[in-house]
Amino acid sequence: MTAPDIDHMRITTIEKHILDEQRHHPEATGILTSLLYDLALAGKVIASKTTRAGLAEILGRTEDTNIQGEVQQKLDQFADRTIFRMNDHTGRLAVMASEENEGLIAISEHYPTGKYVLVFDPLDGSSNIDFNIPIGTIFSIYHRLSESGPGTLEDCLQPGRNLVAAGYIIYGSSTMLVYSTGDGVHGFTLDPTVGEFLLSHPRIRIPQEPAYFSVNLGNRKYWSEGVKQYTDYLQGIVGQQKALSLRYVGSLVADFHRNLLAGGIFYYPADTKDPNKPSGKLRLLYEAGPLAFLAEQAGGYASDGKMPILDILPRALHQRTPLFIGNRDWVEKAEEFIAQYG
Ligand code: AFP
Repeated sequence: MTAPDIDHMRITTIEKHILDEQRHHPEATGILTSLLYDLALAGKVIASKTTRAGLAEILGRTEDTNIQGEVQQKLDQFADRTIFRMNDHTGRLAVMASEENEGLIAISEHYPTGKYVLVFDPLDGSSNIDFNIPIGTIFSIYHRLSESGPGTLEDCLQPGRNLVAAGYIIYGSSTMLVYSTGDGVHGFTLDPTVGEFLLSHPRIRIPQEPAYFSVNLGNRKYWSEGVKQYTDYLQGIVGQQKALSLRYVGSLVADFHRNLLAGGIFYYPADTKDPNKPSGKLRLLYEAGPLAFLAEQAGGYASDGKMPILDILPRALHQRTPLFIGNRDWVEKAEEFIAQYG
């Protein structure tokens, strides 16, 4: 057998990996497998656009403003439509919700509904598009709670503990898909020459020692005393430990991905900057929940400063939450500082 043949046998495509995982669950029907595969396909389509964004007329802002009051960019809408169109007719979903849409995204009455619920942020970090900085798609999959027919708001407003699967696709120096179905976190890198996601990071664990902390330090004056003290602690100003390096991209998927692989803490705390956003900027359902699921699966932890993100019961689709996520010990330290100093 020649060397190239041996290499070929070692390659695990995302399809093979998802199917192998399914085999560990004899009761599985294959519907989740197909849903994950459709998301991987959507990721490839979005990646093909994002990598050409600088060239295409698609780059630039539209007139529209999304539900969060942010200017939507054309790539946001493209990503949103791509995920919707790949999933609306398959009979796998009861309902969808997206960060770009105010209400539920219903499945057309022309198509059957299924047992899963898909919640997604089609293009997180989109204000970075113009600057060639990594952006990402984040997705969450739940079982529906309602029995049958069109999915309901309650189907979407589930705590992260109920997640069946979650993941993200990062469009950076390469495109990667990272996901978990509750049995570890696995990362795949898109090989553009063959158009396949290949297993590159099996069973990711957050390294024991954090290398970085990631926060928008420009907001310091709007933080509570506890968050200020915690930041001083990470910088080695308070306490005995060595200072961590600061890395902040301002694109959550990119900041989370780096800290997942290198060890670190990302936080976007509550602040007083905008009275309309007393809980900070990030959304519980679309951003914090799925990444908290991945963090715990990789041996880390995510908190809102007081309790686990995964235990928060969402009350609204676009609810925001403070987020501290990364190495467990260091996130728990944030909870301690906030409990002590507020
Ligand atoms: P955009 O999608 O508007 O670029 O926001 C990105 C984001 O939701 C998240 O990806 C970042 O971590 C965070 O906002 C950055 O916010 P600041 O610019 O306030 O630091």
